[in-house]
Amino acid sequence: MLTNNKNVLTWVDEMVALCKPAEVVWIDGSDEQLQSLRDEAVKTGEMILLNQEKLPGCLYHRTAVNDVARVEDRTFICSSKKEDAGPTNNWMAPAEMHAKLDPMYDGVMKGRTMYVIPYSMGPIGSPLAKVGVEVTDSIYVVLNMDIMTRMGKQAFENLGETSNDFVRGLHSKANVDPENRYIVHFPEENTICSINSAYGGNVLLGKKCFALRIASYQGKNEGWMAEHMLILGIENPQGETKYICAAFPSACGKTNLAMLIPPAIYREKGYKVWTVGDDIAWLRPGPDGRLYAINPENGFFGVAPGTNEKSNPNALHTTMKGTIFTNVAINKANMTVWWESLDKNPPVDAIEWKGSEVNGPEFIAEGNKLAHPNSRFTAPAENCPCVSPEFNNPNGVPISAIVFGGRRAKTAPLVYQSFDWRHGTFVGSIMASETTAAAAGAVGVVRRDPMAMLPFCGYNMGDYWQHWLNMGEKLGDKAPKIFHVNWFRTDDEGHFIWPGFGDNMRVLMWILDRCEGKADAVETAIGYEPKPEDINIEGLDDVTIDTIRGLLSVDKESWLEDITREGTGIEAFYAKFGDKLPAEMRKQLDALKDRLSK
Ligand code: OXD
Ligand code: MN
Repeated sequence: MLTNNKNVLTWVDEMVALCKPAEVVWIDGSDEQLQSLRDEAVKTGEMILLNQEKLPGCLYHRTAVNDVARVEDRTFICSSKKEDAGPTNNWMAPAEMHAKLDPMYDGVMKGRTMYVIPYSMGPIGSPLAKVGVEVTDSIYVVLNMDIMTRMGKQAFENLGETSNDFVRGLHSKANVDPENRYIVHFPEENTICSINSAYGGNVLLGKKCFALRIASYQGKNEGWMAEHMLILGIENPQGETKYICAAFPSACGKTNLAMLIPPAIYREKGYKVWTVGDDIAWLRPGPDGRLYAINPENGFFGVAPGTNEKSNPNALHTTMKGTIFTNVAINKANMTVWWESLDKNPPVDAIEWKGSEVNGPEFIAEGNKLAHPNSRFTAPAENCPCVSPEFNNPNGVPISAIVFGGRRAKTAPLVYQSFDWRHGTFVGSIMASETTAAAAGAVGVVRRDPMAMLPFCGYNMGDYWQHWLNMGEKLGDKAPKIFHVNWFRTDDEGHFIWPGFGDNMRVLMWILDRCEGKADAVETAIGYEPKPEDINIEGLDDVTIDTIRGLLSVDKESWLEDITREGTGIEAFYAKFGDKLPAEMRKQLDALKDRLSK
């Protein structure tokens, strides 16, 4: 036992009584303990040892074929009142859910070991950090939590002996049965229950479950915010760094933006980009009244396919040691890893993600994928060449701008700024992304994803918007400025017009200039837009000022259609919230309609 905290000890006793493991192991986080768990996992085949010369400390894991992604339809928010979960979450009454889950957990760990994992979300000692305890029957979970959180004995330092302020997480992979898979949150009980999955997003309970769903609820009650946002710093040649948070729906390039390499024109002048986080930000007003952010995580759980020397060399470098790869392909000839678009040389001697030995190029030519499209790397933040020197700063970093974005082929322009915080909250609330050919289902279907929090808000989204409005009131003129970007506009042939990747910095520079009152803007129906000449296109081959003009154009008809479209329009979406929709949001929507109709 690593703590005398009675609340922790009592809860762990209860979990042991329920799950009836053969053995209980407290994870202190020591190197020896972790190494013996790695050895054991390799011995049982749960993990595969990769080439330790080329990929030191790296391991491979394959999940069940039916267990490769988050399961939103099996994810529940069990607040005591249904209206507190809201129309965008699955809900069941807490007592009913406990009655359903308890028999499933009863004896589920018979013959297995229960690992008790203390962890801190946020730097140890940070006033913004919070403690969790996860019990699990999976070594894979322990080893991933070691990378993704500050795990082990040290986490209890933040809790003390009497506090009850820790999030309880109960996980069992059980039989990995998809029919009985549940990811359940009890916000009022500070508790998460996950069963019948072994996929990261469902079982690394510190991440989406705690740091977003439970933490968003805590933030509402305690006056702070938990957001699905990356955090990056841009350092100018004078050595001053300004920080930006950005929220994009899953699979819109948050990790790439967080680790971007500045284009040569900025690099040569001495600009640098620093990564504080790639997925989650906890934000709280600091002593000076500004909004400060920490990244509660300690690593990156990134999508592997699409990561390469061009799209994200920093991420690639980050995965070269101490990393766990899940569901990518193995190059059997030298026990390294491969995934689609890593390079143009799929291994001939390959093991595809499901475990069959195949000839890589032939397998791909037959229309198959070697790596699962949602295959992942779990990599320590400290490996990242551009990790921010402020990464472990317990006070976080002050935020100048908040950026929302989505994948829109036509409507949203390259960038615009909201008129003020309230309008910015509205801009976040109408965020949406279009489905791509990469996913099953129709292409170009709009999914509304407010603040990129649709699958992650642990309470009624109407109340969440009100919380945003309240935070804006509190921050007053110290509030960050709010922007919206869209890297994904396409031409008539469906090609992306904007080069994206590192060149996105050109847009971020306008954003920072606006925050400092250095750049002009044009007032449009949807917000402030740059003058086309204020987006720096120096050194870009295929982009002219006319391209920028096109990227900034606002087609009022398609905006009005986005508001009124049956099913996925803004009005239809807002209608779901009934009287939980803050009056301010309705007012903002009416004002937008008015401006668009003029
Ligand atoms: C993620 C996600 O894994 O948003 O970060 O799905
Ligand atoms: Mn995410």
